[in-house]
Amino acid sequence: MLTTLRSFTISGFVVGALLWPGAGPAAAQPGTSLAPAGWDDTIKLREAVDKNPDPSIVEIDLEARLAEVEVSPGKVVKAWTYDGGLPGPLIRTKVGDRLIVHFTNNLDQDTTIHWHGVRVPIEMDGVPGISQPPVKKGETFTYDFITPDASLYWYHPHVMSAAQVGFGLYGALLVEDPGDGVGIEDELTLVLSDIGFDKTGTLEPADSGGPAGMVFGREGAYVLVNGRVRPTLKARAGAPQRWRIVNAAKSRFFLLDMDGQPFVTIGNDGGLQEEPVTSGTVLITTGERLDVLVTPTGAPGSTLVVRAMLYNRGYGSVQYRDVEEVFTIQFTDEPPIKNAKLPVVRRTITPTDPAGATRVPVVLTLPPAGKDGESEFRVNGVPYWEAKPFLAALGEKQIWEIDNDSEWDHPFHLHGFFFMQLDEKDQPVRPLGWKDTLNVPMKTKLRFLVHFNERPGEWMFHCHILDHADGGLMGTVLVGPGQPSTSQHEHHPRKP
Ligand SMILES: [Cu+2]
Repeated sequence: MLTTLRSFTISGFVVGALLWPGAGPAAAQPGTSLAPAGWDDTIKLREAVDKNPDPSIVEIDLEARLAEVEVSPGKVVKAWTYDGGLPGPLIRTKVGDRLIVHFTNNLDQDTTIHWHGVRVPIEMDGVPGISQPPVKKGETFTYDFITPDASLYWYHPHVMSAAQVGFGLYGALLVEDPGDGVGIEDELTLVLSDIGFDKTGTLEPADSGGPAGMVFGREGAYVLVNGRVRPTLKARAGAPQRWRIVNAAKSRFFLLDMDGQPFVTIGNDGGLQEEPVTSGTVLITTGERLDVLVTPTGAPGSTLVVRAMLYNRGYGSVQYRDVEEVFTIQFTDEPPIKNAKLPVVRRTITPTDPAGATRVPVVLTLPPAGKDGESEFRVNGVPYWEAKPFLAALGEKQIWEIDNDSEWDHPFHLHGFFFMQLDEKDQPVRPLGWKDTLNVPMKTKLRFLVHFNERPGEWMFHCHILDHADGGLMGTVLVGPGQPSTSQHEHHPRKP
């Protein structure tokens, strides 16, 4: 029996949200591909090669090096890459698997790998001078940890992050739960980003635009999906797809629109959320992930463009700017699937009890530029290079009250721990879900509850507009017993 939970109309499309299992059309049975052959050939990510026969261990080699990458026909950029491609290879594990990455740095400068969102031991967090020494040119480092939670994550350097991420160093890590019950066979991991380069393929300098570039957060002119400019995927109209999306751009936000057709969000940073949310657009700020179900619909043979709409994250993000075409869906000539049934994906989440939590004020400011024209973002009155660590006892719960008193949005990222957003009455924001990156809009206060219940160490927090991070908007929280590092500042200097 099919159970209709709700239906809605957006731009003339009526979609029923129904439960598996059902006596619905054969076309909508879980686990059945409805996509045309080769539907994602021109867009899908290359994948890392697991060289370990143990089914619960994924062991790969990964190399950072320069490479020429063609992002669209005739457009070649001399990028910084993992394994010669842009983005880096998709790493796929199952929840609970051990991941071993033999990393080699063949760049001309130090680097590391940070595993964004994964609850790794501090030694694996990839922050130079805090969790590990920087990996110097020609050196290797082995990352080795369990992937304990199903979700989409991503990896990138934590050395001169704005430069190195902006130049192309990022990739997706998909930790799958075979029993998640979503049952949409046609799934795509989408790494959204951008890159800037000139006619000779030379990368735009990391300091382009000077202090104003830092304050805005530099965006590359070429918007990329899985390393390509405006790629096309083939689809049968009306067939459900699951998109796992990460925003790996160093500054650009993506407010995605599909001609008003609905997105059903079933999860975000920390896996599935309590219940689905349907919307006409979805916003993915830097560092965030989304897990969405879509049923792109149109006439056979027609196309549907997924666009990034204008979103105001600060001056310059909506002025003199146009909507961007991100990628195109090309419908085949097959007859559309009518009224495809999407699963209603639920997850039981027990919220952390805020009782006894310590309140931690976090005020983000951007004072007027100094006489030298330089600007710096500050956390509680100081930029990162003058900051002392926040402190938390092992087992302590804290409510971080992020007061963004600047005129710029800041996607606030905490390493190593998921948190839960609270409303102004300290109640968890519904639907419940786990976050590691929360966009705090300009002139807005948001709060979240975090339980520092494990893995003592010094963990970073920072704005994931990486120019803002390098411009001062970073800090650390020292969890549990231990001493703050003394060498961290030399690795995140005022002027790299
Ligand atoms: Cu910021």
